[in-house]
Amino acid sequence: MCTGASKGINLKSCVDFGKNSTEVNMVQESIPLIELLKEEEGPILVATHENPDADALGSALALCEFLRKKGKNAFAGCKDSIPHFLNFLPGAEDVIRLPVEELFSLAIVVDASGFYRVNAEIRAIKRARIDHHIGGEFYGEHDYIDPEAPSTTALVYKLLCAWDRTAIDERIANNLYAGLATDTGFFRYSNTNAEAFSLAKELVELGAKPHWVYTNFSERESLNKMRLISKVLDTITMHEDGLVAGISVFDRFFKETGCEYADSEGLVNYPRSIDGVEVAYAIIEKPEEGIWKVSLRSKGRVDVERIARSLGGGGHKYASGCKIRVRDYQTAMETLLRAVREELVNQGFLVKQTVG
Ligand SMILES: [Mn+2]
Repeated sequence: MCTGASKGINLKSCVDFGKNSTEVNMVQESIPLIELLKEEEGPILVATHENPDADALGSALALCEFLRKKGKNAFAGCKDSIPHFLNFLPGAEDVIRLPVEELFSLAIVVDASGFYRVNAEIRAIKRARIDHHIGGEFYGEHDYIDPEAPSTTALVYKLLCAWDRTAIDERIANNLYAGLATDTGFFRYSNTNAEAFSLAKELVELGAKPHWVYTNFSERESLNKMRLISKVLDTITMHEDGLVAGISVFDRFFKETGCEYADSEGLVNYPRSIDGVEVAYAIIEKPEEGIWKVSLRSKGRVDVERIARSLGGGGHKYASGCKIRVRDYQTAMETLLRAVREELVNQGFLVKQTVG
């Protein structure tokens, strides 16, 4: 199963850019967002979704740094402090915490289905979105969205290529590469197609360091995190004859291990790795918001975006998420498992059982 291999993100024009400059101008497409950015003289905010991942932060940092090189007054912003596992990304130390008082001339939300995902108020005259999630909010002709793109950084790269490829330096390339590598599970997930490798090759040629990104991202875990994983693995539960597996991350686990919410990133991959599992979930307690955050992953057959959407969330076919707004764990689990079961029936993985 390979998402987007047929349609794909059209990086071919981009891929050809390096070969010779006449060709570049011939294949260069006009992207309305670039024209807007070129003309922009006021402050620009590039905002990530809350609890940023490497694709969101890498996109914001790459775009922001590029814009500064072009003489723009650009800022990368995020509601949360930068999590430890992303603090190596070039420029991460300069990210501003949202919300801020300032009125921006232009605000761009990256790797998110809308500004609501920033979860902080943003004051801006113009708005745009760069993203690869399905659906979501649209802000007009300056949006740059392609759900087939392997990562949002792939879209940012395409944008920067169409503007001025020579301004992509090692720092920008590493940020773009980090988003691509992590959103494809280091080139293992079903969105890993030929374009993803072409893009990776180009970014490496532009100075991205795959080993450096990998070791910084994946091999700087704390002992506390290991203790959190140990607690979380104890909660693994199987459902629907082994088609579904999940973990529960209670708030007390963070307190008991000295971890924080950001440390729950990626834990959903443990239940997914079990033989026979098609749908994996992580249900994470967020008492300060009165919700349970749910991450859903598919091994490639079940469309989990539809499960997330039925619960008011969204994302990608094989990786999505939602929030369940109840206090108690029991109700949250019932809500989640009911939605999972319904979609497994709808998608033909389970036969509907008649009750009574
Ligand atoms: Mn992404």
